[in-house]
Amino acid sequence: MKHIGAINAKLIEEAIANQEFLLHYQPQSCLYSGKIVGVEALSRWNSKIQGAIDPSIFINVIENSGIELIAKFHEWVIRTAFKQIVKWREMGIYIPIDINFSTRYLQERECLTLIKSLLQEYNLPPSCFGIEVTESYSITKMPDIQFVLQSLHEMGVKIALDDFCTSYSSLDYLSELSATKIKIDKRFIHRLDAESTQSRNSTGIILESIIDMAVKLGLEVVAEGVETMKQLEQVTLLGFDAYQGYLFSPPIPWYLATTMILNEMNRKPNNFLNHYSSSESFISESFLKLPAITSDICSAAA
Ligand code: G
Ligand code: MN
Repeated sequence: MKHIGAINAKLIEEAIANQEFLLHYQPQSCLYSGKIVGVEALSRWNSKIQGAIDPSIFINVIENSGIELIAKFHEWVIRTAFKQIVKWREMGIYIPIDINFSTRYLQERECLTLIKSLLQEYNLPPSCFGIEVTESYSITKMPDIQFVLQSLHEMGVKIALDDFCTSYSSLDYLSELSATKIKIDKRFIHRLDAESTQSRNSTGIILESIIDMAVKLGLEVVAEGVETMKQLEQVTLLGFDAYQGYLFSPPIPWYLATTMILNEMNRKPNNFLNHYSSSESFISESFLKLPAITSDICSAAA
C-alpha cells in the first residue's frame, strides 16, 4: 500500500467530497450455527493520486485533526453503512453492520442527534447497526461518553467493546459502559496457537474466565483476527459466540459480502446489481479494492 505524499486534513476532506473513501465489510461467523451474524464496516481510501492508503495512517490523521473532520468522517461512514443496510433489507438481508466509533466523537452529544436523524432519513430501526468502541484508559472517566453510550443503548443500538484485553481498564469498562458485546483483540487470539490440548496456558485460562464472566453478564463474546485452524478450534472450545478474521474472510467489498451472504441463504447471487444505482461504479471499484484486500492479507502474514 502506497503512502507517498503527506496526508493531511484538507486532502481527507477533498477525498470525502470526491468519493474516494469506501467501506469494506468483514463478516462475523456464529460458532453455533456457522451463519454470518454480522459484519464490521472498515473504511478504505483509494486515493486518485496515491492509490490505496493504509487505514491506520488516515485514521490517525483524522483523529488528530479536530472535531470538525472527525464528525464529517463519522457522518460519511454512518451514511454509507446505512445505505448498505437499506439495500440489503430490500434484498431480504437483515444482517447488522458494526461501525467503529472514535472515543473523541462519542464525547459529542451531537453524535446522538446525527444518528437519530440518519435513522429517520433512511427509515431504519436502531437495532440495524452496532457501534464498536475501542478500549482506552480514560473512557470510563468521561461522563459525556457514558451519557451517549447509555442513550444509544436505551434506543436499542448494540454496543461492542473493541480490542478487549488490550488495556487495564477492561473490568471498569464492563461495569460502567452499556455494552452488549465484547470483541477479544487479535493479539490475544493469536497467542492461542501455543495452547496445548492437555492443559490451558495463561491466555486460555484468562479467556476462560472472561467468557465465564461474559455469560453471567449476558454479554456476547467475539474473537477477532482468527487466522489459523488452531485458533478456531480453541475459540470454539472456549465457548466464544462468534469469530471474525482472515480464516473466515478478510474485509471485502460490498458485492463480495452480498454474494457470500446470499450464498449462505441458498440464494443465487445474480441480479443483485439492480439494487445499486448506476452512479455507483462496480468494475473500477473492484479493481481499486483488490490492493486493499491483498495488503490486509499480507499484513496478517507479516
Ligand atoms: O481494531 P479493529 O478490530 O477495528 O481492527 C480491525 C482491523 O483488523 C482492520 O484493519 C482489519 O483489516 C484487520 N483484521 C481483520 N481480520 C484480521 C485478521 O484475521 N488478522 C489480522 N492481523 N488483522 C485483521
Ligand atoms: Mn473494530
